[in-house]
Amino acid sequence: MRWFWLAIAALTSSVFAQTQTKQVSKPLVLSGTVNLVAAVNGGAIVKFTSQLDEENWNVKNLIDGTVWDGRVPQTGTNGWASKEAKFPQEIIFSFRNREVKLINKVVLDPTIPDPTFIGRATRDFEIWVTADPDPEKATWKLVLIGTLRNEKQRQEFYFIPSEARFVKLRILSNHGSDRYVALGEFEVYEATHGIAVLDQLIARLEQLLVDLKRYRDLLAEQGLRAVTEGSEKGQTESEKGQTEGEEKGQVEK
Ligand SMILES: [Ca+2]
Repeated sequence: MRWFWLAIAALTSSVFAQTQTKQVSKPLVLSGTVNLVAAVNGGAIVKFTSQLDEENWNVKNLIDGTVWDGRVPQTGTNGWASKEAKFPQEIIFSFRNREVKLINKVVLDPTIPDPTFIGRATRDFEIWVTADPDPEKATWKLVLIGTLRNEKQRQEFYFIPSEARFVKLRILSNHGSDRYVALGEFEVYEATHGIAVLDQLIARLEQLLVDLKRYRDLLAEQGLRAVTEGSEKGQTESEKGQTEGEEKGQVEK
C-alpha cells in the first residue's frame, strides 16, 4: 500500500508545483523556446511603414537575433528605426512557410545605441494577429496592448493563445523623442500545451482515486468478514459455556 501514498505525494507535489508556477508570474499555458519570427528560423518581414535607412536601421534588424552591444569589440546591430516620429508605425511578420501557429508570447528588446534619456525607444504598442492567407485583405484581431519600460533589456509579454499566420506590431509612441522611434529586436513564441499536461495529471489522479476506493472497499469487506467471524466464534463459545454451565448446574442439583 505504500506505493499508493508515494504516488499521491508525487502527484500532489507536481500539481502544487504547477499551481505555484502559475501564481508567481507565468500563465497556465506555457510558451515554446523557438523564436518563430527569427530570420534563422524562417521568420520574415512582410510589410512595414518606414525605416530610417537601409544600412544601419534596416527593419530586418528586428529579426536578426542580436541587439546593440557598445562594449569593445562592438557587436550587434542598431535595430530598426522609423523615418520620423510619426505614429502608428506598423511592421508585419510571418513564420516559416507562412504557417499558422498558436502563439501566446512576444518579446521586445528596446536595446539600441542611443542613450535612453533621448527617448527614441518604443513605448506603447499593440499586437494584432490574423490567420488569413492574404495580409492585405485580412481581418486582424487585437491580442495585446503593451508598454515597454525605457530600459535596455528584453521585455516579455503574454496573451491568450491565438492562431496567427501574420503578426502585426503596431507602435503607438516612443519615450519622447521627436526624431524617430526605434526597437532592437522583436520575438514571437508558440503556446505549448500546459493544459494537456494538467489533463494527464488529473486523469492519473482520477485513476488513483478509483484504485483507492477499490482498496477501501476491499479493506471494509475484509474487516466486516473479520468482525463477523469473530462475532460468530465468540457467540458459539459463549453459548457453549452457557450450555455447559446449565448442564453442570443441572447435574449439581
Ligand atoms: Ca536586432
